[in-house]
Amino acid sequence: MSPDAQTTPPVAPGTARVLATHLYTADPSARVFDGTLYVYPSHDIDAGVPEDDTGEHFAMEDYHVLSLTDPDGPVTDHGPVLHVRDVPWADRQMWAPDAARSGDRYVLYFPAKTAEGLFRIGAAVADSPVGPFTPEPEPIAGAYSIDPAVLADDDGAHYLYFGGIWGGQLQKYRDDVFGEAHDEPAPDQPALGPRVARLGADLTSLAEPSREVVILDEDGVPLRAGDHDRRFFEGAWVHRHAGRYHLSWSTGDTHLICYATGDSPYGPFTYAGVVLTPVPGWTTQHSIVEFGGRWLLFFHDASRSGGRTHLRTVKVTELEHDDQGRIRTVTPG
Ligand code: FUB
Repeated sequence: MSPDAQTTPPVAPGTARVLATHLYTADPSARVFDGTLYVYPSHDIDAGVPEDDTGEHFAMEDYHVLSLTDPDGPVTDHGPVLHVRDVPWADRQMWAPDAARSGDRYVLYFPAKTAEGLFRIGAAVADSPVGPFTPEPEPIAGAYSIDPAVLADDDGAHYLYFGGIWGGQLQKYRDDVFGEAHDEPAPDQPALGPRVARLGADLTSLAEPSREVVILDEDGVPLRAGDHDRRFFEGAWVHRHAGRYHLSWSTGDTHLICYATGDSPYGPFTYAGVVLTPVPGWTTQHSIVEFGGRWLLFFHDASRSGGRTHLRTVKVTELEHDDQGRIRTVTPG
């Protein structure tokens, strides 16, 4: 498909800009490469799959890449850039992706289910940020569940975060091994955290086993599994601001994007507040990026489809950090 440029109303203070209206998009991971902003979203479709608690109705099949040279300017659609039929190990459900770069090599990270119904995380490589991406023959060894997100740290190291509970299957793992009998911790036990591992120089393999990221409350105690207003559910994202690492995530069934701060990409992180209040639709997802001197929050909602939760639309709005480095809560307009 040839690039398709579309202009929608710009970002204005206190409002959000819809990025594209010619397709449904969700789970936006925004990245800046060589002065251009690229958005790697899920491409929502109505595949006619009945809704269930594991999210089978999120039956996405491919990815598009959107690009902008100005947050208020035209949006170009470069997709489709990867289809599930071209991924040897994947069967269905191309969920929230992300991308990273090393030199002239760009890697798209994506979760998908195998024919056996297990979510794994794959990598696909291109010589351009807009693909087309060639998938690796196998999923990334040691990575599983959903929602990959990459931190490109200031020292050149890259870290892969991943995981999501319930339909994302993270609660089924112990020591990196899937077990059908495993489940979430009891409400008074520490909540499950996302996983993190440093990536190898090829960016398509883990350089070490993943470890769990711990999120602490204000007393230095790990958040509890029953603390649904704050505990990690899915959609981890890490950005750096004023020398600190900010981890943000979705709380799932309480529909918030929260964040915590720390001094290492591995954590621990201390809970700091709400980034985004609930949006129309069950899921909420996001990314945070600095572009052209502005901090931007990308997110999605289901308002354009009248609340159909698997037909979402990516939006962008301004994000502010105060002089203490705290994020001001965004309430979508
Ligand atoms: O888009 C499918 C899934 O819904 C994503 O992987 C989650 O983060 C949630 O947005």
